[in-house]
Amino acid sequence: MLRYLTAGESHGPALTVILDGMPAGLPLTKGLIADDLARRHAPLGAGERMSIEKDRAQILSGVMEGVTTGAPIAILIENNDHASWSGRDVPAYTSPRPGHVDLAAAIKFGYNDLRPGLERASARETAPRVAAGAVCRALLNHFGISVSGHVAQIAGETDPSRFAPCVEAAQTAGETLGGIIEVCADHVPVGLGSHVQSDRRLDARLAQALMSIQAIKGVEIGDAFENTRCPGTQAHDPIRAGLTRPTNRCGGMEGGISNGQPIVLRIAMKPIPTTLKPQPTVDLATGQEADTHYERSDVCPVPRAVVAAEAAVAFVLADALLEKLGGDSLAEMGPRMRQIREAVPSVNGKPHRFWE
Ligand code: EPS
Repeated sequence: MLRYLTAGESHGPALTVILDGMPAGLPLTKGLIADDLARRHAPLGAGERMSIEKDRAQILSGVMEGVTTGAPIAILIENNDHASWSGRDVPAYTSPRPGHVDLAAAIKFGYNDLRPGLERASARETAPRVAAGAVCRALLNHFGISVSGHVAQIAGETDPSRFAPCVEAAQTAGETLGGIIEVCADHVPVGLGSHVQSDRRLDARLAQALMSIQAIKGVEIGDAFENTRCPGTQAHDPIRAGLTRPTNRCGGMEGGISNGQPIVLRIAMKPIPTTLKPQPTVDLATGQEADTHYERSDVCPVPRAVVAAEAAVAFVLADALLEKLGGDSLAEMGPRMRQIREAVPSVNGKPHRFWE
């Protein structure tokens, strides 16, 4: 139903996204997108580049007088840093970083200089994804569904007051840090996704979307890893009178279908491979062992990735919602949503919040 494609390089003139399949009638302002793009600039762990970029989204199509038309929505974000790279004699980059796309892309595409691979692989590409995610979030919010995320852990540290000292210490040591982000979607109606085909399972679709974010290496749904230690009678969520569920170990999905409880996901971000402290590699220009070469990078992109993770979840949920409700406009979707909410009036004894 819903699809998107991005284009653009980290230091090219601009990044763009085309989001296709949004229904007509959704109020959309530049401010909505700007708020999410601003959250991607979370200062903790960000490199120097973030003070250069302003990430202003220009909506080029699909929105007229502040309302979606049903046509593809194209959004453009210019790279301020492009100006300082375009006239410059940039030296060839030939020492691949372990863990980065550098080596695999060079072999796959036959690059002598690693820059084309790293330019497109850069997490700067999350900027247009976040812009598209903001549109998806607006659709979900219209139907009373919210998506929110937070940093759950940085380098094993779970106390938020320790995050900044951890990141500062890593910076001093020339290191980078990874961590865990938790994303939660509330008021998701029962019945998004389906068990009937592998590519319709909501859990699988969410995992794919989250794993596609740069440096994400693991996805957990509900208490999946903790549950591996429990016997079956303790790993699930009892069903009680009134169809209430006292626990949510399954993270809001059973059999690949949303069950009306909050959808809870955790993702693991690796420490990014661009480290000031050198790592062993081979210089592809000489074939000799060498140290990795450092230009600049983020120290810990985990805080900045929270909104990218929310965008991935918002995209999948918006897609699954459109599938469930059908319709080309919000006006057509509204009555169907009301019907679905009324069929299962409450979860955990709390009434569903209806859209206004
Ligand atoms: C990135 C390297 C850094 C990050 C960048 C992702 O950029 P630069 O190489 O220009 O210093 O800041 O992230 C962004 C620019 C962004 O907007 O998220 C990388 O190699 O992935």
